[in-house]
Amino acid sequence: MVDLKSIKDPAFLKTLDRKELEALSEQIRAFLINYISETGGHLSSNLGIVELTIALHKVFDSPKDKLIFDVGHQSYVHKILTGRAKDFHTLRKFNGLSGYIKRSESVHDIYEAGHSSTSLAAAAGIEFSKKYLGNSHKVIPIIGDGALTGGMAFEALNFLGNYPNHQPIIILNDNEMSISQNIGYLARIFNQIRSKAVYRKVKAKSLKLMPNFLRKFSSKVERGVKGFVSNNTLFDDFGFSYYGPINGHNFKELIKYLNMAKKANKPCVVHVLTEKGKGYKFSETDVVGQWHGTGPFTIESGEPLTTPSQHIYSWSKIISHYLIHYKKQNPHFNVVVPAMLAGSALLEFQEIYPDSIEDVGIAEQMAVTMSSGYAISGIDVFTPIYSTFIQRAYDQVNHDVCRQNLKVVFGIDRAGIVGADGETHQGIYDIPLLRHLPNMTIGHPRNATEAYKMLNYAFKQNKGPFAIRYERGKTNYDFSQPITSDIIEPKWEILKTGSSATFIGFGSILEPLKREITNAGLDVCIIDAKFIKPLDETLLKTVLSETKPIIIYEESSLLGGFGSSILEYATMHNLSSSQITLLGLPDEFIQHGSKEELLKHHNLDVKSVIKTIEDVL
Ligand SMILES: Cc1ncc(C[n+]2csc(CCOP(=O)(O)OP(=O)(O)O)c2C)c(N)n1
Repeated sequence: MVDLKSIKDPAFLKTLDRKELEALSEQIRAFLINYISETGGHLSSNLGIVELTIALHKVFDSPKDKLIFDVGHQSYVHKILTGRAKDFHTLRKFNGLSGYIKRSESVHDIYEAGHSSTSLAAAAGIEFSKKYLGNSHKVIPIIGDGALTGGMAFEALNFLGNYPNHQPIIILNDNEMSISQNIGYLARIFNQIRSKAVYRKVKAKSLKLMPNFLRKFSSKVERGVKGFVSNNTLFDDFGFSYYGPINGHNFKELIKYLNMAKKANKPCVVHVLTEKGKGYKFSETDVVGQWHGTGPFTIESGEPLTTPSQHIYSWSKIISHYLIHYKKQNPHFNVVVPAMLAGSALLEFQEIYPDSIEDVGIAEQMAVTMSSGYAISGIDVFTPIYSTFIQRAYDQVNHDVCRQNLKVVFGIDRAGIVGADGETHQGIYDIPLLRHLPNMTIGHPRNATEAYKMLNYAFKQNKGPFAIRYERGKTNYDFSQPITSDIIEPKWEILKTGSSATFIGFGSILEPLKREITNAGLDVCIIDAKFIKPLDETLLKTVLSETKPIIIYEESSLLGGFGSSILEYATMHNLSSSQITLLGLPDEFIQHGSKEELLKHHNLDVKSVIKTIEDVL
């Protein structure tokens, strides 16, 4: 037994034999299941990569050799082997261990990510830096078959294959899954390679048992089969040496092929087959991605620790409920989703309307431009993209959708603070990113009914691009009631009148804030700025002409955000802005932690807002 919490660095692996490595794998799996059941986190990806991570640290010398984990959500085993097991109780918690690679945590953390498909391009830069730094180390990007579907990964493959004098070692961790099952032609190619490997193994075994005359016959049959199953792989064609596919849970194979790759004199790919979720019965059989990222759960039953309450649903579910309703009314309606089928709560829609939804993989740019193609053909289209991932598709939203003024309805999911995923995933930059685009309308409903009225506006009245933002949390709605046919106009709403100050904000904070302001007896007007763009100029002009204090609130980056747009408006229209206080997130990346903690830390929770209001009165 290794005392996981006393591991300082991976050097101890060098002397372990196969049996000891296998025992260590089992120990790490049990550790992961135990801790993740308490903290939540990326369970399946980490259970699948245990042996591969151990083998990489055994064969290579980190941090001299550079291990670059794509996305970084599968780096827990790496964290354990590099001295961080003792901190696992703080995983993804405020001021605790990050759920991704974090350079400030360890010298073994070489390159940070969170968004997918960056590792090969980063590896290209690190590899090519050898021109200046000398050639004493290996550069080893580790990329999943899901992440490989991202366009940037292909761009880097195209580049790297052309430089035989550079020898990055690409580890392809192929578990046949992205978050859900992998999509596209690449997945088919990998399936072909996999079945060819099985065919070879079966053949090798049966040849041993065959009499001589049958062996000759068998190789004739094989020549025929080879006509169907090409010997070349995609990677050979791209200019790489290809090793594999190899069994990613077998140390003998892993160590043998990683050592071969170490000596290769060309860029190479080691194709490793792993089983996502290996070692925990519920995650092993998961085909929809439920165990990819999980909240705390009971190990024995697999049940989440939080019990579902009646009529409380995730915002994604609230929105997908509308999509099913809208599809019933409008056969010319389609959904295009980049990789987040389950996260966007679209499994039910897919089951009912399999031909009216495309999962395009980790391809946000493609999803947006494809949606513009639907829109230009006169088909209504909904494109759900997490706020953080729309960053990838800025040019496509600008150039392909807004410039042509096309009616694409974007579902900006996970808008605002997302919590435990931290810096790379906070949904706080989409407003600055989208609001300056001509033709774009941006809305953020405060509750489900408002969301439905807003979607009615987006689909039935509005003619151009629309971005409806919704949060990571949950809200209540009774699905047995019919969806309203009311249409919201792009105007703000006064939720509460008051004469000593005006609060302008949007989203789910409004209702609890209204309750608390009323309870506190504060004479404050509350305006729901449900349309972030266009501004409700009539109401805004009135508010800006008054002399009372104005508090503008956004759970989003302050720079270039909603508050900024009001300051711009005031300046452009010669109206006073000196009475305005802006509340929002500062010019820094927002770390991980619970949403409540992070809001409190940045004075954006209800209590802190009330305190700000009291201070300005
Ligand atoms: C640009 C971007 N889009 C979507 C995601 C969400 N995401 C995180 S991991 C993942 C699947 C990655 O699959 P794969 O690379 O095969 O790794 P596995 O988890 O299967 O080991 C996705 C879609 C992301 N991180 N970045």
